Amino acid sequence: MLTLMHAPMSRSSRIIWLLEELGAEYEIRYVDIRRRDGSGGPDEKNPHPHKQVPALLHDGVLIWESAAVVQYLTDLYPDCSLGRSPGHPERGAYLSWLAYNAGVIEPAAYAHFSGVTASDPGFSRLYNEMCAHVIDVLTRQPYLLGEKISAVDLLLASALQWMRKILPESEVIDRYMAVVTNRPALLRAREIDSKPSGFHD
Ligand SMILES: N[C@@H](CCC(=O)N[C@@H](CS)C(=O)NCC(=O)O)C(=O)O
Repeated sequence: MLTLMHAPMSRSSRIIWLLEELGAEYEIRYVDIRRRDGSGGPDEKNPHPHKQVPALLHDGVLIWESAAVVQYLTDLYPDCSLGRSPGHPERGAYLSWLAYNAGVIEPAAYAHFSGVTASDPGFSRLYNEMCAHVIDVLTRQPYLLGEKISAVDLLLASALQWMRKILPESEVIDRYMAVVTNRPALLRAREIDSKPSGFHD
């Protein structure tokens, strides 16, 4: 059994999107989290070491960090088209973008959003290089890995849905967003995300 620790409108929302794409059977454990506006707080029901979301329990095994959760789930459903299994020609690119999203895109975007890039030349360079790279890739191909959508597109698109301004204005990005977010699984995920409590059935 898969159990997702989830707080509405947070980084666990994108895992609901992925679970819906996979057609997985899962339940949701709604947990409280500390919110940026000062509301909420750590929830004893949440086994995440920092009481964050997402965290996933699979038959008693805990997986946390979005990149790990996404890779774990797409490996668990090898027939789904959103992952790239070992041996797939895009496996290396898949793992690279999973790590790049967690280790570069999100920290650089957060630094930009919170004003750190204005005073930190290292972060400023990283942010500018990251934006140039993402836009360059999406100018040459429709998705991050090439011709077919993958779970790394879900990660990037969900961050952009949360805040479009994490990347510069760009028709390429706007077109990409329109395509990646036009999916029935995302509509289902949005509805589930907004449920206040209880299990998904
Ligand atoms: N790097 C983590 C970040 C997780 C994270 O920051 N989650 C936020 C919700 S969007 C959270 O749980 N915040 C509550 C807290 O930090 O206490 C991941 O991607 O899984």
